[in-house]
Amino acid sequence: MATESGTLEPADLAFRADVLAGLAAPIPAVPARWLYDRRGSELFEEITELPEYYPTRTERALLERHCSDVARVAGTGAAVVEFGSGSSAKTPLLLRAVDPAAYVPIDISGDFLRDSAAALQPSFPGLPIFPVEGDFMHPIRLPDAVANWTKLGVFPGSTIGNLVPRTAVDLLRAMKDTLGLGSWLLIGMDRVKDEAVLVRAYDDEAGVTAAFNLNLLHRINRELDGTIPIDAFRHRAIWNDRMSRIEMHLEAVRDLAFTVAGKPFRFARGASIHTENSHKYGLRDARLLLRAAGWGVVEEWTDDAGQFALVLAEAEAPRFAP
Ligand code: AVJ
Repeated sequence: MATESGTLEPADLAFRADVLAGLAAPIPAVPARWLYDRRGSELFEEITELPEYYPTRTERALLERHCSDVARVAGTGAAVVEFGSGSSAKTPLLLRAVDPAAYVPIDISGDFLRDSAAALQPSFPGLPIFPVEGDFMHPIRLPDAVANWTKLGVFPGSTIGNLVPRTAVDLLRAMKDTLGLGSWLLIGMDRVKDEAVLVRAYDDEAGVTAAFNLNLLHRINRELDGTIPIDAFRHRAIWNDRMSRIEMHLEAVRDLAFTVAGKPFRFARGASIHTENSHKYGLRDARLLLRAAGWGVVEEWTDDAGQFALVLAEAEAPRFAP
């Protein structure tokens, strides 16, 4: 949003730069993180309650069933470090089971972070909470107060799926650097499954995911002075088998022209803007991804239909190997 002096905040400059570069790219694409403004985050919350969107409820059920197993394997009394503390309705479940020495939520949004920490505290009156504001794509220095505890990192929601494997490995390695040797990571990963089930989860009957995707165009028009005719784009969810991911696109339904921040753009009918990836990992894919970043899988829990996996991994010491 513009300030009174007419200059843009750093985040808005980044949004503008990403949108202008992304729309002009040979394969037009806008980084998925720009989908999550206030309205986008509300719509995502709605998505998690859709009958077709299985990941959230499946992960919650897995956590309910297996949080005591997590405590059995990783032990109790660790410092729980949550990456992207989100609106995490799942956190209390886990905290209750692993009886942590401290809770360290990490999030890029400081306000959001302090709000969710404050909301959690009454349920855990004696628990020391140390919110850390930061970008966990890079190693983060944890508060000195938790230096001597075993760390249990938590990364729920299959958020890892947003990243292409190369970036996902960078992130997992940064998490290992943040948490240190001897730490644990509990991560939610969505599985490869029947294409029809996947596509339905990202192209629901009620059109909530479509609204979520199209909200990006509203945001561009509002915040970047855009003239995009929104009704000329339609939501598409595609399974890319070779890349093992669902892709969300906004596809032009006719030839059209518009401007964003004064810059002109043209889209031919059928051309599209790639807006989000959601990678899916088979059993061995998940193990390999984690190993590539120095995490050894110790336990995996899945639902009966094998739709979603909760994976517990341990930071591996570097060692000589043939
Ligand atoms: C928030 C990345 C886990 O990939 O399933 C859901 C985002 N986008 N429906 C996912 C999303 C459209 C979601 N993640």
